[in-house]
Amino acid sequence: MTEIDQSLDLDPSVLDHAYALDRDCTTLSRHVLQQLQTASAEAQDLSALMNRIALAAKLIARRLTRAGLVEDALGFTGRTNVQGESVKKMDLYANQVFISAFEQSGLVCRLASEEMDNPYYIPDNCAIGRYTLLYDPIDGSSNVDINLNVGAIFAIRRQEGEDLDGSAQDLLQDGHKQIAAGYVLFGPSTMLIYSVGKGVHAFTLDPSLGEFILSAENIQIPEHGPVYSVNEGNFWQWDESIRNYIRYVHRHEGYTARYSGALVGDIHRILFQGGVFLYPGTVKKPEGKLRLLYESAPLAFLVEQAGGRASTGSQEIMAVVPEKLHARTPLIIGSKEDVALVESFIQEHQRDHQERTALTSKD
Ligand code: FDP
Repeated sequence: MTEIDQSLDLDPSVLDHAYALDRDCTTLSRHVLQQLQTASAEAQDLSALMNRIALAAKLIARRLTRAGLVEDALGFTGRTNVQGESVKKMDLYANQVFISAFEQSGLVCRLASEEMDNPYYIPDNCAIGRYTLLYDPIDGSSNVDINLNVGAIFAIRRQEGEDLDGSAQDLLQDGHKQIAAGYVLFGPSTMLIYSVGKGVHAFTLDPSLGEFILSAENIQIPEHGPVYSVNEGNFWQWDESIRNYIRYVHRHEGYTARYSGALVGDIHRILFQGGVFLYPGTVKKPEGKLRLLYESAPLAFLVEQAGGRASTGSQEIMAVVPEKLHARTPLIIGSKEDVALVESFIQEHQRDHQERTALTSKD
């Protein structure tokens, strides 16, 4: 114990713990290599890829923490993206940060993001870097202007084939093609949660070190949790099955509603405490709002690795093959029991519908 510790009269066990944390601090790149337990080229690549994602996260976090003080950080650009949504200045900044972080990495041949109509190619990298980074640079961007948490979501896939015409057809495959996925949560602290298919691990950015340090390993999502997370303002637009599920949770003890407006924040809560997040289809948007390749599939990969599930209501998210780059899917994701409960309402409704159709066709 140091003199300062003695003068502060600190409990030695607390100090032991604090020093132990300092001594054992595991960085992200080291952790990826430990996870893969091989010196293979792919393990080295994934470690370097995660490092680049961490760099992008630090740059975005830095801008977000000063967003109210610097020019051109808040508000809209006046443009709409390929999905017809208004683009915020922070969306564009973060999109560009990922491009810059990977441009000189030699690792990634293509980046595909929800902010770009088509994938962005880095021809100099394509001879050696056969990976594609798929990402949502700012998830929950409506929260930016009011200083609430936002996120970034990412997935890494191997490039399959030459993609000579630049159509990126090989990206139109199911979620099992992802070799790594995760998200960054920009909250009171910045956290990076990732999986390379060997469990789910959380890192917290220590701003004084400028490093992401391991803060939780092998996260397991509870089988059931109290939270249901959904925008209930869409109630009138939902299918009756989803309305029935919501009526059920309203009438039973033990449920609590949480919805932050940023998918990453809501998923983060559920990952640690259990429950279910839903963004079902609506009358206006039968496929829902969330993009398969940049949002639903990466989060499904992560949540499955933590022992949870992700479904469209009738199909596992990981099995969905998109028809186009920016395809959307309904999403029901979280604790196994809670996802199954939502699905049971959808299945019951489908059975009723089939029975009614059979009866009317007999008449
Ligand atoms: P946003 O459009 O603000 O980027 O990714 C889409 C997303 O946010 C999610 O993060 C969030 O959960 C959802 O949309 C919010 O949409 P609603 O306002 O329709 O609830």
